[in-house]
Formats: sequence, C-alpha cells, structure tokens
Amino acid sequence: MGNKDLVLLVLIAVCVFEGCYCKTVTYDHRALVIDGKRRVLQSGSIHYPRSMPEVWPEIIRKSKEGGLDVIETYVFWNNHEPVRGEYYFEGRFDLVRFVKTVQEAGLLVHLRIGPYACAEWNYGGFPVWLHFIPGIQFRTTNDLFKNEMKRFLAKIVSLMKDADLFASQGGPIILAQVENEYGNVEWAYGVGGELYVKWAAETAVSLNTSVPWVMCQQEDAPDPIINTCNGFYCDRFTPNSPSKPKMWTENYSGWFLAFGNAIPYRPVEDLAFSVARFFETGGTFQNYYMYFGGTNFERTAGGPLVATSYDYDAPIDEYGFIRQPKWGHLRDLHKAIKQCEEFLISSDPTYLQLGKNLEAHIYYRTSNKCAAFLANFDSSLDANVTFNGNSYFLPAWSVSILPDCKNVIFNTAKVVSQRNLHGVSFSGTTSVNEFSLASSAWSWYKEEVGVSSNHSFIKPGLLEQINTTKDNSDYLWYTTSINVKESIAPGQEKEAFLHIGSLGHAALVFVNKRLVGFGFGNHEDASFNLSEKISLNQGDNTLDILSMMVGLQNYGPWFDIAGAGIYSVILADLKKSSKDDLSSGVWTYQVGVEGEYIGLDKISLANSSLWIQGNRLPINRSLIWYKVSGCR
Ligand SMILES: *[C@@H]1O[C@H](CO)[C@@H](O)[C@H](O)[C@H]1NC(C)=O
Ligand SMILES: *[C@@H]1O[C@H](CO)[C@@H](O)[C@H](O)[C@H]1NC(C)=O
Ligand SMILES: *[C@@H]1O[C@H](CO)[C@@H](O)[C@H](O)[C@H]1NC(C)=O
Ligand SMILES: *[C@@H]1O[C@H](CO)[C@@H](O)[C@H](O)[C@H]1NC(C)=O
Ligand SMILES: *[C@@H]1O[C@H](CO)[C@@H](O)[C@H](O)[C@H]1NC(C)=O
Ligand SMILES: *[C@@H]1O[C@H](CO)[C@@H](O)[C@H](O)[C@H]1NC(C)=O
Ligand SMILES: *[C@@H]1O[C@H](CO)[C@@H](O)[C@H](O)[C@H]1NC(C)=O
Ligand SMILES: CC(=O)N[C@H]1CO[C@H](CO)[C@@H](O)[C@@H]1O
Repeated sequence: MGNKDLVLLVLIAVCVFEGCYCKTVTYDHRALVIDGKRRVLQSGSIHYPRSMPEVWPEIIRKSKEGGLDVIETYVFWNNHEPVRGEYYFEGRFDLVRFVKTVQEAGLLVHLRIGPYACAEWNYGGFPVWLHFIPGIQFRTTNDLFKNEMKRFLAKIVSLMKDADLFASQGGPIILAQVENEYGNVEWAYGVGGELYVKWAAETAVSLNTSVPWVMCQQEDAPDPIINTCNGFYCDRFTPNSPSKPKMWTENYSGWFLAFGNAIPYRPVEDLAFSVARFFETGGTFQNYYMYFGGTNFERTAGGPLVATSYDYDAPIDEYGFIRQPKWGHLRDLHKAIKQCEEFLISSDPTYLQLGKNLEAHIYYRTSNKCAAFLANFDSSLDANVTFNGNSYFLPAWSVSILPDCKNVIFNTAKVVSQRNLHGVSFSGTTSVNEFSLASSAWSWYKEEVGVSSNHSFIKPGLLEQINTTKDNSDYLWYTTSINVKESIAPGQEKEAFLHIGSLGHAALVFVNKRLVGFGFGNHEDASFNLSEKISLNQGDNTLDILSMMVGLQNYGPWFDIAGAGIYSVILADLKKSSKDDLSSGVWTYQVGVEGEYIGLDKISLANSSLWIQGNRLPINRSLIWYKVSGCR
C-alpha cells in the first residue's frame, strides 16, 4: 500500500517536471513515429484566416468528430508582415491562437510555413514589398530572396517555440513544411532551382524544430526531408527513399472556384475510393485539401480571377455546416481505417491479384491475423471476387475494407451516411444560407467614369499595373484623349477600330464616358485582346480604360513577374487603313476608384447618405457599387 503511493507520487513528479505531453516525432519507411509508435493519421486543411477565431473551435470540433487526427494549415506571410519588419498576428491572423485551439481539441498540427503558400491566396502569400527589392528573384538561389525567406521561416519557428507549440515542447505540431509544390516548376529555374531546393532543406533543418520537415511535390527533396504527394490520387506515389513513409499532403476534396468556371464538385464515392486506395497501397498519412475551405475575405483571394468563396466542395461547407453525405461517408471510412491501424503499422502490404482490375492488399500482424483491402479499379464493371475462401461483391471503382480479413465493414461506393443533418433538404449550395435579395434591401452608389484630378498623375507610355498600384487597389484607370483633326459633317461621327492588349485580368473601355467594351481573361490565362468599333467626334474625345485585377497571380513558374494591365492600345482608321499607336502617347493614371477613396467598403459608412436607397435598382449602368446586408 505504502509502496504504491510512493510510485504514484514519483510518477506525478516526473510528469510535472517533464510535461506529460512531451512527444518525439520521427519517421521510418512505414509511418510517422510519435513517442515510439507508428501512427496512421487522417489530416485535413483548415486555413485560419478563411474564417473567424470565434468559429475555429466549432470547425475543429466537427473535424475531430469527422475522424481527423491532424489539422493542416499554410502560414500567410503577406498578411503577417504587411510592411517589412512590421508583424501582424491579430484576429483572423492569430496563428498562435489557432494552433492552441487545435491543441485544446486534442488534435495535432501540420504547419506548412512555406513561406510560399500558393493556396489561391493573393500573390501565393508573398508580400508585395518583396517584389520591389531591386535585384530580387523569387524562389531561386538569389541572396536577397533567401535572406528574406530565412528571416520569415525563423520568425515563425521562434513564434511557435516561444508558445511551446512543437511536439517536443508538449505542443501539437508534429510536422512542418518548407516551400510548396516547387517540384512542379523547378524546371523553369534551371541549376538555380536545384541549388535552391538544397538550400531550403538545409535552412529548414537548421531551425531545429525537432519535428520532421516535408516538401510536397518535390522528388529531389534532400534527406532528411520527406517528399510527399499532392493530387486527386496518390496510390501510385513512392517517396524518394526507402527510409521515408508514403505521405499525401493534398488530396483535393473538390476544387476552388474561379470566375467564369463551373462550381466544382467531387463525388464522395471517388474521394473515398482515392483515400482507401492510398491506405491500401501503403500510405499512412493523408490530408484533405480542403476539409473546410471558408471564405477569401477582403482582398486575400489569389489570381487570376479566384472567387471570394473558397468552399472547395469540402466536407464542412463555407459557412461551417457539415456537408452530407461527404462528411459522414468519410467519417465512416476513417473509422474503418482506424480499425486496421495495428495491422497497417505492422507490415508492408502483401499484394494479391484477384482478376482483371481487381486486387487485394493484405496487412499481417501475425501469420494468421490480418486486415485486407479489396479493390475494383475498373471504372464501370461491377465484380464478384473470391478472397480467403469467401465471395465478395465489389462495385466498380470501389474498395472494401476487412479489418479481420473476413468481414466487410466499409465499401467506398456504398454511401449509407445520411444525406443531411438539419432536416432541411438542400443540394449543392445550401438554401439555408441564402438571404433576402429583394431589390428594396439594396442600396447603391454611382461611380464617375474616369480619373478625378485629386488622385491622378501623368506619365508617357503604358504602365504595368502591379508596379503602379503596388496592390493597394484592384483598379487602375488609364486615360488619354484622341484628337480628330479632320472635319466631320455636323451630326456625323468618325468610325474607327480600337485594339487593346492586356496582360489581365479584365477591362472596361469608355469613349467619351460611354461604355464601348468589356474584356477579360480567365483563370488559366489572364491576358486578353479587345477590338471594338467606336465612333469619334471632331476635336477631342476621351478614352478611359478601367483595368481590373482579381487577385495577384499565385501559381506557376516566375508567377511573381507575370504582370498585369494594358500594354497596347492601337487606333485603326477604317477609311485610310492607317494606324495610330497610342501606347507610347501621354496617359493620365489613377490608382483605385473614387468609391475606394471615399471608403465605401468601410463599415463606418454603412449608413451614410452616400448610399442611395430605393425600389428601382440601377441595373444597366456601367459603374455602380451595390450594398446589401442580411442575416441567415
Ligand atoms: C516592375 O518593377 C520591378 C521592380 O521595380 C522591375 O524589375 C520590373 O521590370 C517592372 N516591370 C514592369 C513590367 O515594368
Ligand atoms: C534543439 O531544440 C531542442 C528543443 O526543441 C533543444 O533541446 C536542443 O538543445 C536544440 N538544439 C540546438 C542545436 O539548438
Ligand atoms: C455477383 O453475385 C451475385 C450473387 O451471386 C449475382 O447476383 C450478381 O449478378 C453477381 N454480379 C456480378 C457483376 O457478377
Ligand atoms: C477632391 O478634392 C476636393 C478638394 O480638396 C474635395 O472637395 C473633393 O471631395 C475631392 N474629391 C474626391 C473624389 O476625393
Ligand atoms: C493578342 O494579340 C497579340 C497580337 O496580335 C497576339 O500576339 C496575342 O497572342 C493575343 N493574345 C490573346 C490572349 O489572344
Ligand atoms: C447602421 O444602422 C443599423 C440599423 O439601424 C444599425 O444596426 C447599425 O449599427 C448602423 N451601423 C453603423 C456603422 O452606424
Ligand atoms: C441596357 O442598355 C443597352 C444599351 O443601352 C440596351 O440595349 C439593353 O436593352 C439594356 N438592358 C436592360 C436590361 O435594360
Ligand atoms: C499530382 C497531381 O495529381 N496533381 C493534379 C492535381 O490536380 C490538378 C487539377 O486537376 C491536376 O492538373 C494535377 O495533375
């Protein structure tokens, strides 16, 4: 009796002294190894600035109930350091609070520090001031860039260390990422790119986080960095060393929405199939991109033309509601895989061919105790297979999970999870989230066409848009005048063609303050040409072009210098077949539109009389701001 008390006392003392949650995180060829034990982990992406801190606990709780073990997030450099050396970690950008919220829910964290994020986020998460450091080249072996990147990596690592958030400190962070999908673009950076990968790996390791680092989509990730797979399917992926586990860091639950594209949808049967196949073929860590997508608030959406909704057809929808049957079917899948965990971590899978496009993978704990995955990867033919002396029906494109090599507890194609949770029937985008769109609810403000003398400046030639706006606004006015010298009979107009070339993303063209054209690119290629027949008066005519960006480009080789805005304006005379290149003429510019200078987007002006209200909304004029507020 007395002895037992003593033992208990000693144990408690050790816990208090060392911290009960101290964790070591390493890896071997099968899995991440946490406190000496291999783990099978389900992870999901939730980006903290895409929702409010007030709702983080609820979203994380729903993720845990959905069977996740790990929450993954990027870190968003541009918002954390809006001015060089001035850091911001408040509100939606309170990274420490987010990581602690995950910890309080009892989940783990994969922190993708980058600092390149991509993420359909403005400029891929790079601060725009970086672009204006003379001589800088992003994501290659350029000292100016490397110094800034290293400084930010170190800043985030020390922020996490100071709050005791790494696993070794008793915190939830078990994994960190440096760079992001660089392997997809490395070819464009030549030898500089290869050296940069080595440098990024060494720099990350030198920060001594005590957790493993990963590089996703990076075949040449140097040891000890784990190279991981991103994609719709990752079952055929193998890491670049037999000492590294097979990990999937971006499994697309759907896709992001871009203006002009269809609303993305990925059936849960296919998503579940891809996940089950991954664990069947040796995977032990998988992350849904996204598990909760949320909203691109303010001007955080990337470009070109990424929408403000980042719903992603994810298991938790943009508003934090569970999306069925996706959430429930995946929860059931996670439970089934969890039941196989002890088998999955005990051995490599044994492969068995069961027929054409039919196979089994078996995980043995002992010679007669096993778990099995049976797969039919034929996209249209159902099948019956015989396994272990029993017959099983396998629908096309499906995996069955047998935690005892005998009983099927889950098949990816059989969705039994309820269709909705609230007793409200809805499909796709949810009706519960709609608010009144009655025209009487709206108010508006009419924007003047063209520059105002208060904010304009004059320059020869056409200016590149990002260099000019420094991303302080999506809008740039390009204004010039066209002088028609020849005499035109009274009441007549001269007809001409206006050819405009733009790097993107959209433009409205006005001649003598009247709208004559609208051009736009798309998410894949933001550039476009616009040709319009226009009518001119004798003497001076005004030409006003409102060039618009929708998010700074966030992806692709050298995306940071792709540029935007108008680069060519040519006036072609219909009769004389002569051309007048206005590109090198004198232009008047204005960064931003009047409504932005007034502050129409500010909540403080929500009830201002600047906003006009009435039953008849102006619907056919060129430049109108509209405002509505509502509650669900
Ligand atoms: C934009 O500015 C950067 C940095 O000042 C410069 O290197 C680049 O050439 C400019 N690009 C254009 C298209 O003017
Ligand atoms: C690395 O960090 C751990 C704790 O996180 C600490 O114990 C160790 O001394 C550090 N090593 C170096 C070389 O800084
Ligand atoms: C599978 O077996 C069941 C029961 O014997 C039978 O009804 C079904 O037609 C078979 N399906 C296929 C695709 O062979
Ligand atoms: C322009 O400046 C004048 C004088 O300072 C001011 O009265 C006017 O409101 C300004 N207009 C805009 C659009 O800012
Ligand atoms: C626009 O026109 C130029 C010159 O004719 C051409 O080189 C370019 O490919 C065109 N761009 C698009 C997006 O059509
Ligand atoms: C605007 O008016 C509404 C309704 O009267 C009120 O609830 C809200 O607080 C006001 N907003 C501001 C910024 O004054
Ligand atoms: C908008 O204006 C154009 C040109 O003035 C006209 O052809 C069109 O019918 C109008 N549309 C609506 C919905 O009023
Ligand atoms: C690795 C991989 O499969 N990447 C795919 C991710 O999704 C995009 C969009 O469909 C594909 O183009 C990539 O090939």
